[in-house]
Amino acid sequence: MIKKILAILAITLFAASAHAASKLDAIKKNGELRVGTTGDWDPMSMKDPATNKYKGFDIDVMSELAKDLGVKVKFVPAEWKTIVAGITADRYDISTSVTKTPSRAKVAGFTATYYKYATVPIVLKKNLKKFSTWDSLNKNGVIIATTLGTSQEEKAKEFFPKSKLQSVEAPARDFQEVLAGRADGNITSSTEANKLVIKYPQLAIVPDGGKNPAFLAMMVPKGDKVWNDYVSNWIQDKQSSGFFKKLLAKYNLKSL
Ligand code: KH2
Repeated sequence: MIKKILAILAITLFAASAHAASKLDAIKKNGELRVGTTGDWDPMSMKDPATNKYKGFDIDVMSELAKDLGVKVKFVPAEWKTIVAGITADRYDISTSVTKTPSRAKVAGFTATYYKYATVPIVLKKNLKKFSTWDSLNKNGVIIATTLGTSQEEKAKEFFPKSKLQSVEAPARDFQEVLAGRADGNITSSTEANKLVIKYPQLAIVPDGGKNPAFLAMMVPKGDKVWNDYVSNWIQDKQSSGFFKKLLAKYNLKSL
């Protein structure tokens, strides 16, 4: 009998402590949702240098999540090379969306996804004849620019094993290396590429199609199932209610 009571007590205590360890409780208690974001990803997360305020698709998503949680939202500046470390070091409760990658998944949890994109290479328009396929960029002597800490940096190793990869550190960007002629190409999401070729008419998308369908999701601390389930269910609810559809239209985005 005593054994049984002790066992029940132990289970209750364990369940209570497991629950208490969730970010969800801390967020509600503190009245604040801390969101890590880089502010350099058009149109996901953009920091306005004039006001130091963030705006963008993911900024709207996080503001809505905080509103539904009944708490304030606080954006914590993050960088691509340390965005995962910010989650493991508890600098924020959640990140704005990042590409799901196996290496990030080793240390951070991913919520449900809400955006799928393809990857395309970008080259100088005047080099389109020389670089008209993915394969043509995978060659000795070809330089591929990447941005440190991004999923594209990881993927470039896979796509271009024969080329030389050159990483730049944010706020510098890979495509700027292509523009400056220091690199032959870079890879990015079709979403960003379409915007870049309008802004910089010297750039062009390599025409032989997108590769590597990738998914965006928010990062949360690994193993916090309560918090991850909460956010993932919230995403699904918001998808059913049409919130994401409206927001995609607002930012002229189209998930694959
Ligand atoms: S990812 C985000 O999660 N991007 O894929 C990459 O690593 C974002 C393409 C850095 C903003 C600057 C745009 C590269």
